[in-house]
Amino acid sequence: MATAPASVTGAQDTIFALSSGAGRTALAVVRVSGPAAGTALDRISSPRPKPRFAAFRKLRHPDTGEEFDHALVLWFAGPNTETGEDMCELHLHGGRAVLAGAFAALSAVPGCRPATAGEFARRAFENGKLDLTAAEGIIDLIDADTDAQRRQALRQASGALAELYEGWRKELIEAQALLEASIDFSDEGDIAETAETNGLAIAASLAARIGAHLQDGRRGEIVREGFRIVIAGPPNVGKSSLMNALARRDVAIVSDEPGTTRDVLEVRLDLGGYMAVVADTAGLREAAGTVEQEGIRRALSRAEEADLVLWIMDATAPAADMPADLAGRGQRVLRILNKIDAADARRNVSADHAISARTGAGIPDLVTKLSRTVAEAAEGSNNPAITQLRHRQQIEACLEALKSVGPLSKLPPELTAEQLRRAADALGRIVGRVDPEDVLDQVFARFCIGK
Ligand SMILES: Nc1nc2c(ncn2[C@@H]2O[C@H](COP(=O)(O)OP(=O)(O)OP(=O)(O)O)[C@@H](O)[C@H]2O)c(=O)[nH]1
Ligand SMILES: [Mg+2]
Repeated sequence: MATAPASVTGAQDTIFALSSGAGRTALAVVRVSGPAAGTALDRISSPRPKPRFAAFRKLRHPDTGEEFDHALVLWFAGPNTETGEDMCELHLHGGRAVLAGAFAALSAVPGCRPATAGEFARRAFENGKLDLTAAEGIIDLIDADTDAQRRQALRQASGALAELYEGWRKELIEAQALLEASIDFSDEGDIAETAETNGLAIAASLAARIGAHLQDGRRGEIVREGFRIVIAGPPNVGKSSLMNALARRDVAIVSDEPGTTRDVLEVRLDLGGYMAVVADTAGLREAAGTVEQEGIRRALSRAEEADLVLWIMDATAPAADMPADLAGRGQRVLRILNKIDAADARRNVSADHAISARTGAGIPDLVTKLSRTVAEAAEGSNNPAITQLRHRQQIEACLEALKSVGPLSKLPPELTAEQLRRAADALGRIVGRVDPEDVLDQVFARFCIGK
């Protein structure tokens, strides 16, 4: 990619790493990338197989000649490889001594050294094989726990986001060119005016599309990071008991002493193929010690950020009022009456749902309802969604620049062109075409070694 910087880790080095799982495994894949990849393969096994064909070879230390494995090897000639460099792969038996032998053999080849985390992917980026969003998609794919996360990550890794943002960026560059033409032809009134009008029309149409893209209810971020559910309510109503029932294990301490839970406790759940992060919080009440007060502060701040609050009520105790800011959240609060198994349960309280965290009554229905809510929040149109804050911030910056150039703003064409350039640069930062140095280290540090 033209704007990408030279590698900070030395692109002339040939790097190698274990790319499959660590530990004792049936097979282990070691990948090698860089100018000496072919020599390395020749030095430890020969003859070199045809490119992209697997061959069975005896593998030897290049200096001592000692065999360390009998294995499949593959040779990939650059630049049509994942990193854009020459590459080879060793599909070894996955024992620790075999791997130690392979690493010793590769280290003995001049120019070869172990790779750092994300170094293969970074070379792919620098050789224009990946844009930043695709790299991020690959990390998310490796991290994916649910079907929805996998689908979204795979789509991003295949370039769906880059295509969308690059498409918009091209339109912005075209609009900017029209504005610049209107400056160049300012002596010829008609031509200048038409160019300016056309440029502004592109900007206005983009502003509408980008605005709609931002108003997606965080759908992509919900899939990627999880739908945030917070269990809140007065002390002792059974919040921790519900958390344990949803998690199907004893994650939280349950006791009949009010004020048991102090800190926020989280579990990750797969709800119908979508990730949800459920948080149990401290019971909300007025009189409490310093530690409990801090717990209550954390509970309220979590509830504030939540996609859904489960407000728990105790069917054996007098009703407690929901804090005003929670009550004002409308749809995003589910009122749940707990302890309906108890002999003295009040059943006439208005609630969205009635359960017993103790017997499990009503829990399957609640889970179904939650799964449906998460699915509604995560599903949307077929357009790719914003998947992370880094992208959202740049898209917001892009829209802000675009909003300043509307026909009503009456900016001189020079300033309009400048704002269009800023809008295009914001999109360029997402895919890594503009100022990639700022984010490269952060993005590639999230990769594991061997990727
Ligand atoms: N009968 C009955 N008791 C329940 C039920 N759920 C919880 N309890 C009891 O209520 C008490 C409080 O339960 P917890 O889950 O600790 O309540 P909590 O809301 O987390 O309490 P704090 O952390 O103190 O705010 C315990 O004695 C539980 O056994 C239920 O469905 N039925
Ligand atoms: Mg609790």
